[in-house]
Amino acid sequence: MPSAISQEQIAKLDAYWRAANYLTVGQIYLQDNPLLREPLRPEHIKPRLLGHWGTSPGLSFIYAHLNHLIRQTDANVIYLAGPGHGGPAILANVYLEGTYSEIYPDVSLDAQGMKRLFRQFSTPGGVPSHVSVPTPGSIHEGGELGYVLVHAFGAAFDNPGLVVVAVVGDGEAETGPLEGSWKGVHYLNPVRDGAVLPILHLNGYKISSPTVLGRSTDEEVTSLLLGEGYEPHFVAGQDPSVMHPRFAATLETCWSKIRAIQDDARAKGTARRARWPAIVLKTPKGWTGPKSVDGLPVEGTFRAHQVPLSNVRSNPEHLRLLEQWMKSYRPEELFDEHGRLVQSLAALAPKGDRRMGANPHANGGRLRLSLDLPPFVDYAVPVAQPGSEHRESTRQLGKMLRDVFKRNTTNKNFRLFCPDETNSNRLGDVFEIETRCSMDPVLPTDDHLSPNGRVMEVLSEHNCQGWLEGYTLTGRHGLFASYEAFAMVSASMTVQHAKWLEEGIKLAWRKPIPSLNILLTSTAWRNDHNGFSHQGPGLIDVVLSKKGTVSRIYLPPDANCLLSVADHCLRSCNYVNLIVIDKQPQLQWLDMPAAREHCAKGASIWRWASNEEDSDPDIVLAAAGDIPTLEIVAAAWWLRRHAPQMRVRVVNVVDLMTLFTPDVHPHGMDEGTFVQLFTRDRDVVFAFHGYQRAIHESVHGRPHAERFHVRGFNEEGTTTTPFDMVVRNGISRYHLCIEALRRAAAARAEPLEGARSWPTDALIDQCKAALARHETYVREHFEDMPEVAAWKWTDA
Ligand SMILES: Cc1ncc(C[n+]2csc(CCOP(=O)(O)OP(=O)(O)O)c2C)c(N)n1
Ligand SMILES: [Mg+2]
Repeated sequence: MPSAISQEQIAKLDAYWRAANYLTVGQIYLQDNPLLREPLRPEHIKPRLLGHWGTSPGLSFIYAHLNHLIRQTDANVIYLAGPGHGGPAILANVYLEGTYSEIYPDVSLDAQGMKRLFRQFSTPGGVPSHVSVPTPGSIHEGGELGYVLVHAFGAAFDNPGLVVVAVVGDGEAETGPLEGSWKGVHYLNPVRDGAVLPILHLNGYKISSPTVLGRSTDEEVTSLLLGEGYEPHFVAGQDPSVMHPRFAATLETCWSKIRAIQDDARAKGTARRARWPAIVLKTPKGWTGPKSVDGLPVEGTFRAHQVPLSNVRSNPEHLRLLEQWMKSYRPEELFDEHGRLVQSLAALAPKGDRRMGANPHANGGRLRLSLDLPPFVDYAVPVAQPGSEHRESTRQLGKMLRDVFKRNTTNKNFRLFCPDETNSNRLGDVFEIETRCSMDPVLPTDDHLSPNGRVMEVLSEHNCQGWLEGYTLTGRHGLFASYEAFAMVSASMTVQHAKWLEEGIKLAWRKPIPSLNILLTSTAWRNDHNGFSHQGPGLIDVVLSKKGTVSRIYLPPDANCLLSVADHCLRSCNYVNLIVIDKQPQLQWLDMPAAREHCAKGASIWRWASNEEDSDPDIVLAAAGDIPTLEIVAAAWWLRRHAPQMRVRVVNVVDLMTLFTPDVHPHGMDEGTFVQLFTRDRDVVFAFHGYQRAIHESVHGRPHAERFHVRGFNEEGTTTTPFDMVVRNGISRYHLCIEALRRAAAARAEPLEGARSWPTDALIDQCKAALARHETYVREHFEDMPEVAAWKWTDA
């Protein structure tokens, strides 16, 4: 138990905080004269001032006090700065504690290193202004506000020894994701999980407006936090001599509460939802900075948000104010003649891996244990004949995930995240050995619900995805399964996580972390019962825009391909893996050996569905996605029957990135392989799961890319039958046949004669007649025509 803080400790803590503030201001403003040993001159100032002061002193105040707590208690703490724009504060602190120089020896703990620290900040060739990937100790850049608590909870799950401190900006608290993320305590089990300590940083302002919570009464903020399940502790004021002992005491209290909750739950071995402590820290924005500038108040107002003195180079008064401001921290007391933090202050930082910048949990790859995966072939569906039997592909994956849970019970490093659709997505076999997690009362009527579950069902895509991100960033594995359309809710998080990975792989000291695996099921094409709102394949385009170094998109056409793909994704690191496949019963195409081979290649010719043997097709029919595959194979089947002379090749693409040229994506096939699949000049009718332009973008730069005629999701949807969905979007087998017949005819300079001819116009009329039949039938019978609904592949 920590003992009360002494006056002497407070004085040192204050000095440490002043050092951090000094370094923060130095990073924002100075390119030279770091210790102010000469009078400050305009040329010492950076030409472009890019950083955020306002949040920084609060972040450093918390950091310094956490250092104290860690030293007192040996607590295992990581620090997540919600207002990640306070980058210079966190950089200052990891520099002061020594971790920064260990990773970046050039930025040494002396005057030269301090100058480098200042010069690199927010400058070309330097480091970003936020708590970004290069910042030691960070798993949360905080650039896009709103995700600090979801990341914190994800990090705390299955990390019983860890305390995750999450600083929440009061502006950030206005975001939808943050507002929803307080609910993490309903899923945090004090027996097996770590603790999350939220610190709501009520500095009253965001960029230029006051914050909602900043203008709310303490009673209202208290009610909010109580209602969310927390016990709020307020610390308010601006006199450091008062604030230090208060905050230190509050941290001690919160630490003791956390310990008591965990000790009690762990002694009993059973867990109920605890009322976890949370801190509300009310301090002025830009605390200790200039009180006023040009006659306008700055400290304690929105004007402190970024750079309080903006004309330092040209305005002598601003220059004077800056010097005065920096000297108010009394650098001569803080740094020795070499520019090193004086020994008595350096001793305040925790040691080794207990330093928050060095904590291995914040470099999760250091702690990553590979999953023990069952052989995926064990879950194969038998496929005696392609396209002859319907199976729910995701159900096979559910069986495999059940055994992933089973095999990793000791390491406790796998979780499934899903907005309440695990059963609906046919993954319910996991409940044979796992339960849904809830810390709230469990009723006898509940289904597989317990505080010990690792299936995380919360109706918030932000929470699901954010928890998984926090979980993987700290070295553990998981899968987020979502309705396809609603993965767009958290698409921006996918973008931000991909950016994190893009930067992370450039840093040797950041060890590889498990990939972010997103399974999109209940897809656009088979939400025929839910309608237009549920029909949106947009996440493919989102992931497609990310760098090839981290982005992967898989469209397995059946169960065996899904198993192969999922196995690959669960083994991988540092990627965003998007897997798209529907949950409804669907025809199965490939037996396991064929599926393995197909997935290993990423795209291949389906010989059994093709009828050209001399590598000279009249048309190539290609598909990516389960429903497009069905329609393309059915189109090939129809053409083989009605135009047997026509040489049709069927190509299936399971790894979308293989279509890119190798310079764009590492999975991109070389030109020789591409030509082997798609020929050099034959027209390709391509049926695609998502929006057409993705395929055009992917094949850009390939030989005669204009011969790719893509059909995809055209924003046509409603509550209707499965086949009506493909008809409405012009991707039905009959549309594909029409396109193929037209293209094959147009591509021939000379009309074909004799044995190699077929009646293009008459066949097109037959397809149109079939579509007309469909229109009438579906409106009369409310189901698809038997010729479609009961269709199966048969050899010609
Ligand atoms: C999602 C999102 N929207 C808008 C912004 C732009 N932005 C950057 S900082 C900021 C204000 C943040 O206020 P607060 O969370 O209170 O942080 P602090 O006051 O500690 O700076 C805004 C709106 C952002 N970074 N992220
Ligand atoms: Mg604020």
